[in-house]
Amino acid sequence: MTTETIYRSCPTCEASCGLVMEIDREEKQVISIKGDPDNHRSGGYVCAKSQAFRYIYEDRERLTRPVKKVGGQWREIEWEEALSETARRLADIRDQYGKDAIAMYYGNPNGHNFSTQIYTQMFITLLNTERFFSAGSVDQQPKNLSCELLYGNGWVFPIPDIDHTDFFVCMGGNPMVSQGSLMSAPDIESHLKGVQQRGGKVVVIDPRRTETADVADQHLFVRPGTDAFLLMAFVNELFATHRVAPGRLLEFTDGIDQLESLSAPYTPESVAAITGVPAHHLRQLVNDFCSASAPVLYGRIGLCTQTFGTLASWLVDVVNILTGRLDARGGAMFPRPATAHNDPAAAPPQLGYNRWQSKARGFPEYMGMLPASLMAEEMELQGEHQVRALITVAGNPVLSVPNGKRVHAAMEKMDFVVAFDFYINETTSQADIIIPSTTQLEHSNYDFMFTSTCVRNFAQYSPQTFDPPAGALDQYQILNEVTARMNGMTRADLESMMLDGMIDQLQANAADLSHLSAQDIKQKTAEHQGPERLLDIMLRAGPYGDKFTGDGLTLAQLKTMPHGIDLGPLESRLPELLATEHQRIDIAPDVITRDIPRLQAALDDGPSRHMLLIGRRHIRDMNSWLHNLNNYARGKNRCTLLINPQDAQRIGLVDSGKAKISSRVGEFEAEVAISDSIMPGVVSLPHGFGHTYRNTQQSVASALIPGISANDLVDDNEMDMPSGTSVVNGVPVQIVAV
Ligand SMILES: Nc1nc2c(c(=O)[nH]1)N[C@H]1C(S)=C(S)[C@@H](COP(=O)(O)OP(=O)(O)OC[C@H]3O[C@@H](n4cnc5c(=O)[nH]c(N)nc54)[C@H](O)[C@@H]3O)O[C@H]1N2
Ligand SMILES: Nc1nc2c(c(=O)[nH]1)N[C@H]1C(S)=C(S)[C@@H](COP(=O)(O)OP(=O)(O)OC[C@H]3O[C@@H](n4cnc5c(=O)[nH]c(N)nc54)[C@H](O)[C@@H]3O)O[C@H]1N2
Ligand code: SF4
Ligand SMILES: [Mo]
Repeated sequence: MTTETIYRSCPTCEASCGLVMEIDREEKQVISIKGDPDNHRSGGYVCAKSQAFRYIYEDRERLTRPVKKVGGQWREIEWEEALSETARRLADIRDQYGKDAIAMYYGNPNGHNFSTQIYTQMFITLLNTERFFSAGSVDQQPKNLSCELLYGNGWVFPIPDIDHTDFFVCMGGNPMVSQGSLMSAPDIESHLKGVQQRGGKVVVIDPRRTETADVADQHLFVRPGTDAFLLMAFVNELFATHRVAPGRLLEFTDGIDQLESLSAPYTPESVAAITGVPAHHLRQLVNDFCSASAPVLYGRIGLCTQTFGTLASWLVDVVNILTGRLDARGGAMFPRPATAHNDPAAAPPQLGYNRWQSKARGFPEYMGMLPASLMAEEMELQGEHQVRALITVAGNPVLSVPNGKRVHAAMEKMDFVVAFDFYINETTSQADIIIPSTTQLEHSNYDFMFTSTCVRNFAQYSPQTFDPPAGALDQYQILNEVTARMNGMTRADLESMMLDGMIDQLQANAADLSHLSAQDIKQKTAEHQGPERLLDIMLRAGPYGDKFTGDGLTLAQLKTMPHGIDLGPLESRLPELLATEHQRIDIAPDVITRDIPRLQAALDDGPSRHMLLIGRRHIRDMNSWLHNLNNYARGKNRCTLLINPQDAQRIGLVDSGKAKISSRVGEFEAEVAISDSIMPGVVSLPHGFGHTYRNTQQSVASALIPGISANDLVDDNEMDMPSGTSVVNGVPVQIVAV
């Protein structure tokens, strides 16, 4: 046995920790995966999920060849048959019923795969369907919308400069478990402790006293879905106490006066009943924030996937701007990715919003997508607007989208379903054809997305570890094969279109490259192929790049740096980064402020009289898809209903007993876990469980960790109105003992 050492980053969550692997290339076996002590970002840190991509690779139930359902049974088919039949069925449906008769759902793991992300735009553009759904509308879409309106780019996120702050306020995020989201930082605990060691404080605002609250200095309970009230009152208090001090941001920010009047009705007293946060606690928080030398407010998924997701996500940035903490050291800053993918284009695109509406309920499109909460309803339409086919790309909407069982049922109505996935799970078991991609060990990778969400700039290349089996394709190759065949082209045609397109765009945007011809750029990058060539171009044209001539970063150079490259702390990027008109921030955009009357109406209605359901993540889960891995599935049931002792007593529940939970859309029983870590009036269930459908091929998940799907209770009628994001937190439920 000859072993080899390989360095790479972990592809499983945003932290992207550095790993060192011992492998046997001949036997295609991983011998060990450990934290890379020489990685400047993670310094040897890893979490339990660092082995996930290895276990996936080794899982015997993972598909390695395409399968087709014949007479209700899955049969392996040849790659060529799978690709050509998929393309033919989709093209026939498009030609007969129009492009919008094909719906698509795009899942989360795609965000961890460089080549898929780069080529997907092509697939989407050529498919051109109005029925495009994604996990984004059960996730960060309110932040996309708010950032697009404020900074001109929905993918330019302010990230907490956690290593320089001395007052970190975390709302609706639980980084100790999620490992940080829109805040990519391996070993987040050491960063949080760092704040404290510098004499600073960490404050958590959450309906649950979370694992992050446990290491924080202060925790405030807030009622689910009410952060927008709390933050409006924060803004109100800033004006009332004359502590609005945007500093240099004033030079390019408009609309601050408008905020004074918009926030006027929301005094700390007036929101205390609805939020559950006493006025004096909020005043103290504002005071502490303003007294700190480098405070920052951070909000994550608990602020996005709630009834006022856009308002709450926007208000986080509003507070940071009003206090001069945006784009400031220790505040909320903008990373500078080596691929320059968040730099403003020469001609910024118009806001993609409301260019079309869903046929069901007439909801506005955003970023070319319709809300995932509308997926089932759209798929149920009959007649002129009927959906005939569904494509899923690395997604499990039956477990991740509100009222998932309705999605499951709606899939039966389709003439054709293709799943680009490597498991037969709750969603893909409803497909006609499943085409599996290679796994993370079988293709190279670059942490594209997370170089724009990191707390310190970096670049890291992860090499391909094993050759895939004969015929197996990467996800992007599968998408390109199908797109090409649907449009009478070859994959090579498509890929060269992509290359030409990227070079054109570069030349239009980067003045310092205008002296180079497209031919020059092609010649200089000819040593790389496919996605790696595109990566080389982006890196070389980027801020640290060699500009194809001088000194600077190239992919070849990055490949010689197995522990990744440290590109330094976050630095000020405003106003240059703004892609808005005249490079100015309109702090009170209409698309957002139009939602304030809805907020006011909710305040007038008063606190909810229902028990409210929220979510919960666990260190050994990743949404729905690591449950077939024995090492992560075994152990105590973690799909439990967390409830406060006061509520448990009133309802008559006992610890480890059963409760029946019901909502407008569903009901089931769950095991009860009683704890005062959850706020009275609130209950919590994790999502991604419910491995109870027949016809799946995930025997470990079904046997060890079936659980129930929280999304079978989440109401698909409820959305954050500006962005169409699902309301998975703050769902009214009834609970009784059984
Ligand atoms: N109630 C509730 N619902 C939620 C959330 C919540 O907090 N509460 N969170 C939401 C969030 S943040 C997200 S991101 C979504 C996730 O929603 P989804 O992305 O729909 O769901 P996942 O569970 O991540 O499913 C990933 C799928 O991708 C497949 N897969 C994984 N890797 C690969 C690969 O390399 N190639 C291919 N071809 N397939 C692959 C897996 O087999 C699985 O089928 O869930 C959302 N839903
Ligand atoms: N172990 C693990 N890690 C993961 C994932 C996973 O499934 N498991 N998923 C990954 C993905 S796809 C994502 S998007 C990220 C998400 O990363 P985070 O946003 O950090 O995710 P959560 O742990 O769900 O934290 C959300 C918090 O919001 C709180 N919350 C719920 N409702 C409200 C509310 O109305 N107001 C406030 N203030 N808080 C509220 C919840 O109690 C919870 O503590 O995690 C990623 N990392
Ligand atoms: S924290 Fe995330 S990136 Fe780091 S080892 Fe765990 S799963 Fe991998
Ligand atoms: Mo997510």
